Amino acid sequence: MRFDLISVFPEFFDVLKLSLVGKAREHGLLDIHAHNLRDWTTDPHRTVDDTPAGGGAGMVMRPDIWGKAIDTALRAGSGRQVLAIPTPSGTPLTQRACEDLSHADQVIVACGRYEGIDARVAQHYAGQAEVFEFSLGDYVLNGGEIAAVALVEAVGRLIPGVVGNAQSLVEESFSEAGLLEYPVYTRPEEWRGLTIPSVLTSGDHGAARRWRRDRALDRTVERRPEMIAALDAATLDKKDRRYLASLGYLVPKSAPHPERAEVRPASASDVPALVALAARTFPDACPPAMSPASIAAFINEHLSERAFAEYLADPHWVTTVLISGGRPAGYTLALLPEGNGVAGAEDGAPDGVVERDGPLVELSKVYVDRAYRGTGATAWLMDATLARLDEATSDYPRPVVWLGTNAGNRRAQHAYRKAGFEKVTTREFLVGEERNSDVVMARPLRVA
Ligand code: 6GU
Repeated sequence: MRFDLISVFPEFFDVLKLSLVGKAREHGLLDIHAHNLRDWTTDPHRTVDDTPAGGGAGMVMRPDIWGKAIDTALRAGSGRQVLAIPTPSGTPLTQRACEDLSHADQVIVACGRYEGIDARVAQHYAGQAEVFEFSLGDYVLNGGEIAAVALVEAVGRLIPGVVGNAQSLVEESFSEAGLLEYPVYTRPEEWRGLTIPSVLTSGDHGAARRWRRDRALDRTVERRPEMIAALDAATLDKKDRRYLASLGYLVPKSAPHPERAEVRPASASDVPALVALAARTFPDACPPAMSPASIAAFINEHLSERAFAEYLADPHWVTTVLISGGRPAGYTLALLPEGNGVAGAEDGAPDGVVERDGPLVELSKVYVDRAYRGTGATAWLMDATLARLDEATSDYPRPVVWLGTNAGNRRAQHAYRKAGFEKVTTREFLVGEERNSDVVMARPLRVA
């Protein structure tokens, strides 16, 4: 692969004699030529710039000088030729772009100084080469030379043989995984009071792999959240998804990417979407034999726009919503009693069956949209709801929360058991006109 680097400071490129790039040149893997732009001037002052058309500060590099220099470089190469122009107004230089450039036969880098190169240069060469105006990031350098060195190193190391261990190319940041790299450690095991995380020295390779994966996720969420939003969901296993949920991202079924999610108190503006969510999710909790008319009657009575408006207006109701990708994906409704009384007496509250020294709170509804089941959403919503109820009953030593769920709904009972609920009794529950057998479950709000 041939690089032609053109600049008024060709000495900048002496660094490319060092290290792996220098070795690759010695081995004939990279053919790098530095040129002085002034060699194409003809005047005694070797002038390469002039004042900007239209006025303004600084100087602009002349297209005629650049034209002669670039023509010479193009004649020296062949095949797929790329003219790369470093400029803070270019497209960001990414690993993808570097991988693409590593398949070119020649890259000419035209390094501007001052206010840049006359725009007609990029325009003209677009007809006879691939023109790539690129930037290293959102800051301004005095010229393109540092960017040219960065490009040669980033592209050059992708040429087979330049980097000894091909595996290290696979594992590093911005490769397949789309995540930042995990932190790395080496001996000594203790340095200035800091130790190597013990999982890395335990010999448990599976655990070490998982730890590294979680740290890569942590870092990416913290430093580059836009990379999380762009992650390919197909590359995420169940544990990745669980861990991402703990960091505030959910991956619903068949979604292409993780979504930013949050759990918060519901507000009036959530009501229309909550009503739609409630109507979608309530039937899933009903036994298969339940008539549509009974389901509709229940929804109309307890999950309508009017009903949600009442829940929100009544301080005894604690209404919590899980928002994912900007839309409600789950909600809970809980009822606080007066003082340390009993909530949901008419719903079959298990007072007397459970031991308590504080309010008996009813967790009336816990619903998560189908696409979000098994994503960690339910546990998150449940934990956040219980935390709110704990807070609301903090004046009492031993408040208890209870709920009723259809006896046939194993999935729900399993989820509640995982959240610390235990079966305490049963009740009859009316949906529309139909009687249902419910399991009643309860748990202390505060677990020591
Ligand atoms: Cl490619 N050139 C200049 N002059 N400044 C930059 C840059 C390039 N990338 C970031 N800042």
